[in-house]
Amino acid sequence: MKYFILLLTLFSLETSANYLSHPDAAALIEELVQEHNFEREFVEKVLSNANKQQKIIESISSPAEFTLTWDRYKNIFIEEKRIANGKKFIQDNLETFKRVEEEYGVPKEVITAIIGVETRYGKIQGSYRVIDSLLTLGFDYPRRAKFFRSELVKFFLLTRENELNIEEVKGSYAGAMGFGQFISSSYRAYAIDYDGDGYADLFNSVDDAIGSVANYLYVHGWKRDGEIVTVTYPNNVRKIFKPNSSVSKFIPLSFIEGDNELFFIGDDNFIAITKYNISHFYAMAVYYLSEELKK
Ligand SMILES: [Ca+2]
Repeated sequence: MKYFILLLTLFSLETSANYLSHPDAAALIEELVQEHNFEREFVEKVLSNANKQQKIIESISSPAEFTLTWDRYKNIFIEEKRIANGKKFIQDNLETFKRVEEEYGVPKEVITAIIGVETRYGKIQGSYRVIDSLLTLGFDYPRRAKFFRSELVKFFLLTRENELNIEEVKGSYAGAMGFGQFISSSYRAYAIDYDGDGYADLFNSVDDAIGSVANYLYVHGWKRDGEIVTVTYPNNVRKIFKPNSSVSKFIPLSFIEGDNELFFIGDDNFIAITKYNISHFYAMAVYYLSEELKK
């Protein structure tokens, strides 16, 4: 009988397990308490209220950038509604864009395209609790655990610095937040206050979001008046990419679009966009959308 009760107890622990009972919890608590001066009770409470979300593991295992064809990927982002709303976003924020283009040299259409691809101009900022995302991926997704555990520590720091409620902040399945979907380390490093209230708020301030995306691209090598891509032909690609070519930093790209194969050279500013998201499909979608927004 006693044995039976013990089994029942183990079973109920297993099904209601929170992250305080995870084998990796102790080391994280020590790190946050010893190195970053968090209250032990606070960290324990946060972990005990967080749970593994299987949906997060499933989503990160099949990102659209790597499972869809270019045609399908492009159709998600380059469509009428997103283009129309992007044009409106630009009109609504012309003064801010004027300032940001002067200061950072990043065109309004590119910043708008990134915010449009990421969150439909701030409308869909993510519905996962970031603490659940980062614990799920940092503790239970071995392939990227090191990266996400590091983001988890930075999320604790970010929420303390910005006086955000760590248990309420929402974001994508990968813990990306706000209009431009910044992860914690990027938020801390590149988010700027652009509406002058002394605080970088990427969740609510459109000005801060616009300035922060521009700052991110600027820091990652954006060149004022530079090219994103150059359209080319297969023969030119070969000519340009001969061995020992001095332009080897440029990325040769080919996309199957409908029945055609298109060839591009990704220039400095294409590379800057890939620092935002490493996927070439992503950078290409941002480029296409930005071109539509100019029309
Ligand atoms: Ca602000």
